[in-house]
Amino acid sequence: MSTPSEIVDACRTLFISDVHLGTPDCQAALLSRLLRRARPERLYLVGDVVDLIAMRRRAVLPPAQQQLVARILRLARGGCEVIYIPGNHDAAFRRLSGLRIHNVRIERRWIHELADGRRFLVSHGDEFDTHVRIAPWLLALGDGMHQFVLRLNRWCNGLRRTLGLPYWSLASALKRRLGSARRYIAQFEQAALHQAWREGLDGYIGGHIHQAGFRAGYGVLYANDGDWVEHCTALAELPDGRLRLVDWQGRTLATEPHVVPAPPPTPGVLINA
Ligand SMILES: [Mn+2]
Repeated sequence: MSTPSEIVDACRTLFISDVHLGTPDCQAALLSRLLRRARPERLYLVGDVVDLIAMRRRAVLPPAQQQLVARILRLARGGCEVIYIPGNHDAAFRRLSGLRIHNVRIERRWIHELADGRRFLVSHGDEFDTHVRIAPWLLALGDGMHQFVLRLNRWCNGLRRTLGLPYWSLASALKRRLGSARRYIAQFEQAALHQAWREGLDGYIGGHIHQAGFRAGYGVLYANDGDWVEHCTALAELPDGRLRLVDWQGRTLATEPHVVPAPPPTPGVLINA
């Protein structure tokens, strides 16, 4: 069994998303800590890394966030290829798709080939929101609630820090108990799995819903790298191509589930009959 830091030390690729730089909720110091020892060949920034929407109202870039940006650029200078895939909060950067500055490139979506030859679609994931059957007012309410919970989370963790307690995600604890949130997540995962299957790929890697984890279906694998405002998780590809979900300390939270190959389509069965 490898120690937590060894996984991050040796990883071939790192996937992070939903960092929301420019907002006070960004857990920049924890992410910097994870990146400190990592020497990946490639780093994917899978969207909502800079929160341009929040920055229109109020922009903050405290020292911890500046240091995080510097750390990512240092990785790029050291030979790591950085692929920035903009999300819905940094959608303006999508107009720069195809841009390449030294080792940093911006792409709308990307096909990542793992060390074992499997091919995964990498995208932020907001394109699947249209597949999610949930009332718009509920989504809006959810967004307002989310802001409130994040503020509560910040306050709660400020208190924990003064008491010398480690970071704990309030939002994550709440989300696990909410039926509508669980349904939204399940529908999102299904839409992403279906897209990877339709494109003949082995899987999908994304973010957006701030809910990290693996799911298997349609004979393909879904992997969500989580976020850096609540849960502070990343996906790491090991040198042999296996994927791991790790927390801010590099501890393994989840390993890939077994993917059952999808059966060939049965002739004579009518879809939507
Ligand atoms: Mn998003």
